[in-house]
Amino acid sequence: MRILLLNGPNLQLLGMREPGIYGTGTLQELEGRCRKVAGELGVELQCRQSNWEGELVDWIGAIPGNFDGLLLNAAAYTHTSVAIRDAVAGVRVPTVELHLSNIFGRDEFRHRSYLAGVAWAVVAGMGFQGYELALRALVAHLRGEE
Ligand code: CA2
Repeated sequence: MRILLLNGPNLQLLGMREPGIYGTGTLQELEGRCRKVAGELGVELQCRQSNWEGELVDWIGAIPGNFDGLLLNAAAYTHTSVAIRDAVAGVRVPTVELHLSNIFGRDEFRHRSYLAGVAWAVVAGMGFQGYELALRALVAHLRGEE
């Protein structure tokens, strides 16, 4: 089983700024924690980050035949991108929309997600732990273990 983890714009800055909102861990540490969980579960995990909306759309579009599930923190594009929503809807693989912070406790413009309606599940506000939980839940779902 193969899972794709995509992190969107500015998440390469994790651990370098805004520790009060996003914590002190780096993107490399976050990916490492997810790789460890993937190893425990016996699944293959590919981790990518991009600041470019079109690159994220291309990666999502290339999922069919290559990945079974998607973990997606589209960051600010969550609140703006019809293109990413259409890409997720088009590939029809179970997708978890991820956020480190609780987007509903922040600025009003973060309360709207273009992705939630096409995602299988949404996880927000649990920091790095949310990624690990989402990976476990997505794999269980794909294995029909619910
Ligand atoms: O909580 C999340 O994971 C977000 O997707 C993060 C986005 C934000 O626009 C969403 O509303 C919620 C921002 C990612 C920027 O990450 C940074 C990390 C460290 C320092 C500065 C930015």
